[in-house]
Amino acid sequence: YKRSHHSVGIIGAPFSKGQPRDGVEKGPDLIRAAGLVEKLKAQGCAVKDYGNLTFEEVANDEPVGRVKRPRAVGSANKRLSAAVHAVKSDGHTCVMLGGDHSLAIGSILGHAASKAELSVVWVDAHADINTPLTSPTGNIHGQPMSYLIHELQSKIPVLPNFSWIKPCVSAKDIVYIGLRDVDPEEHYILKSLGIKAFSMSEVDRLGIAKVMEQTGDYIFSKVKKPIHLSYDIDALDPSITPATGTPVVGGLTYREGIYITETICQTGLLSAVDLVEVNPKRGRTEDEISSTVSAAVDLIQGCFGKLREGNHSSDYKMPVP
Ligand code: 6HN
Ligand code: MN
Ligand code: MN
Ligand code: MN
Repeated sequence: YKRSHHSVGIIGAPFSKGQPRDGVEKGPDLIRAAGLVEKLKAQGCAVKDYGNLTFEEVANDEPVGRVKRPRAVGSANKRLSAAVHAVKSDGHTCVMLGGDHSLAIGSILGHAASKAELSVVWVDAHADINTPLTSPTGNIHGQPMSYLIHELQSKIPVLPNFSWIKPCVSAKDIVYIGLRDVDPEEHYILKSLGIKAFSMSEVDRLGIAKVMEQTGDYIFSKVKKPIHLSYDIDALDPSITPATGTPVVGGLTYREGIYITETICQTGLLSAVDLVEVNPKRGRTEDEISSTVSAAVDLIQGCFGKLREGNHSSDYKMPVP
């Protein structure tokens, strides 16, 4: 029953240009305002908040083909990758607060720069694996995985401010959980690369405990690699987390969502976490916003040892009369 002694480094990435709806850049400050740092400290973590990144304005960021705002997304992710690399070099588990999910490009590349190889656990209603040429929307938050996977590189066209991006993840080192809105082109990519995916159908069939058991078996059947957990808040059902840009009905329950973080924490291999797509402007009421933000905080707490059975510190002494 030892309490955790995780060392956590937090980076805020108030960036929204990987998709069209503003408000998602408010995510980092809202998640902090809900007490993230204090709560992690109270559960025994050492926490260093590196603050928010600032992103330069990019003039004349015209679409390239269908891809929207490639220059802004490319340069923001370059900044983020340097920041994540620095947090990893300081020896922390990195928490990246988004912002939209295009930020996974910089977060995973910065993480990979400090590790030989990573496993990626991607918890999301969406696969975010469109290439610039398959994307139905042109929004880069629906594409980050395509830039990162070795096996897709021959399918990626040249984009401005993307030349620094080099693939760093193998298809066999990825596990998806929570999928329920996958484009046909994405489904083809998942199947043809043989990527492990637990859609909501598998969550229904197996239950979340078996899904996480099989996720562990799959990841640990090979050399144990540090885990990058990329958690899109829209993985949870919109009844719990409505304040997000692309909500999809039929999502993970609060309990399933938390169970994922508890089990990933227990692997001892969690090395970086993204918590993305919290958008207060998409909440219709204060309650919708606070329920979304507080779920985000709870998920991060679960990543760093908070257990629903309760926790206590290893040096706790009972008061005696
Ligand atoms: N997200 N598949 C759609 C697209 O635009 O490519 C939706 C992407 C959603 C992205 O939720 O991070
Ligand atoms: Mn390095
Ligand atoms: Mn999503
Ligand atoms: Mn996503």
